[in-house]
Amino acid sequence: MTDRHFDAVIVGAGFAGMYMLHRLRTMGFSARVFEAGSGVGGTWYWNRYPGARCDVESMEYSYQFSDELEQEWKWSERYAAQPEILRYANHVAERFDLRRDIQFDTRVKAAVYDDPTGRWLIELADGAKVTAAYCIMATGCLSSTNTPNFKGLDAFKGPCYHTGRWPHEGVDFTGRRVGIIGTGSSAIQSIPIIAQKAKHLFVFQRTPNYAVPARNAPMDPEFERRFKANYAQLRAKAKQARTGNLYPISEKPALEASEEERRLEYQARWDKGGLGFIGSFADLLFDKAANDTATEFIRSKIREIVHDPEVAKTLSPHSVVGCKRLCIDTGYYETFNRPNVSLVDVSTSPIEKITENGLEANGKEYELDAIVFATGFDAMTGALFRIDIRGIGGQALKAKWSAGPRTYLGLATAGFPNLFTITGPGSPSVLSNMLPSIEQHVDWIADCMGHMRNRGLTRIEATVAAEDAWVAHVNQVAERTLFPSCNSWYLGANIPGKPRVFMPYLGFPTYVQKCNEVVRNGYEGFRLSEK
Ligand code: N01
Repeated sequence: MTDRHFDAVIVGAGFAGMYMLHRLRTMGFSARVFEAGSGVGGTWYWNRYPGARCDVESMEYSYQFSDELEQEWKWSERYAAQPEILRYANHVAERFDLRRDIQFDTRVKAAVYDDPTGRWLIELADGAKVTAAYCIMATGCLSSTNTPNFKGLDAFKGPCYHTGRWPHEGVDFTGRRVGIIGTGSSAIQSIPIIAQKAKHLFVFQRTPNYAVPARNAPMDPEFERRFKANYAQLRAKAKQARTGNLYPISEKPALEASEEERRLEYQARWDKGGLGFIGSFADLLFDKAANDTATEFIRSKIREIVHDPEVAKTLSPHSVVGCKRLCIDTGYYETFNRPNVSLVDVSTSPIEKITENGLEANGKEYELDAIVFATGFDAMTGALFRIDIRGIGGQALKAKWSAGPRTYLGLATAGFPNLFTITGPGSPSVLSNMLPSIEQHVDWIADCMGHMRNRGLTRIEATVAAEDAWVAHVNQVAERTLFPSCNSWYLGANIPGKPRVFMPYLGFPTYVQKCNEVVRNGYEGFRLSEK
């Protein structure tokens, strides 16, 4: 193989691309990673906004493919902050000597399947071309940023920032009037930090969001010691849970508990902090009446924390908790008690335009020195559609998925042989702990490539029938839940014109079982051939 022809091209050097490269190299495949950024880390390379921190506990948000790596790395806090996770990614890159096969500062422009040769032709932004037997998309679920097309977007004379593309040198907001648009996880983490520096912070909220305290703290050495001593068992236990996380999910329905029992359980989870709040009762994501009991608890907390009753009311959501990803915070609601923070409700009259001096909303101009867009991402499909991906007969992926993504297991799509997506739509991905989900996908793909090589097979393609059945199943599972009830990015509802289709798959253990069964049944649902 020359440096223009590879067994596999991997797009993206986040946690998915890094491990994929490691696995394939260990198996003797030639692989090249192309990464748009100047370093490894993906999400954690780009999202450097103030307060960026993982909402999965650090002991669980890490690779498990290497015992040595697991044992040697030390996390300093219960929830790791972005700089520490990025240090971890860099440590992994060094430890496994990954950088020599990663080409940084290189965006992939197109990936086209060439029928006659059965190879993928990959075109890079600078016009260079390479070919590969397999094309593996490790492009991330939340990597294509969304900046709403506000009128006058270019008119503002001050700096604009997007949380998902934060300047590497950081931003000093001292003494500045700052406007932040959005109240999702990124905003909820950054607002308390920006408020400490800004002269005044205006928070433009379209939809209030539920946040429960993270209760972040320095890592307890005894907890770490016990965790490391039992890593394998704990990882195995987590894999039995719906989300692949260790927080307990109660088997008891909220509606079968007494009011007092519910209050005690919610309070205990609130005090413990973190995403585990949503596991308080078994039916919270399935039964609206059950969910109402949890939302009322959170609203009562907001009323307790926020001094101004009007502000508390505006901050209080009435949607289903967990329908959008639950946010975990450090001092979010408390921040609205500060005299230098104003909440601007733009739910009934949207932001009208960006002006030279700030922005207009509710018929009023807010004068600002800086604007922060915490407006999220074109999730799950956005990063794939930025690449011109074409399968058999030149069919564009974007056209095939125009009514919503269609995959088999979130791993492959019919008409695109030898193309794999790591944590693609139709897989647990964002509804699970991403690291174990990534490893499961990478291992599946690597094992599949090994299987094909051992049998002299060169081409694998999902069948239309298997894909149709899987898409229907993903939808059926979602319909049994409350997820379709709000305008979340899980449904693509945050992007104007994007089809409203629930994209991730709920249920890590059932999913893994299905993937393993497919293999046991000779890659059922895929067509494997020599050419
Ligand atoms: O983005 P979001 P995010 N006018 O889409 C608002 C992960 N993550 O970057 O709800 C006014 O959640 C929008 O309003 P609305 C995590 O999975 C994890 O915060 O559409 N407002 C919303 O408030 C998360 O879910 C971590 O009405 C507009 C906000 O912008 C995901 O990333 C940390 C608007 C966007 O919220 C995305 O989170 C950070 C408009 N035109 C992120 N358009 C952790 O691990 C959009 N908005 C903790």
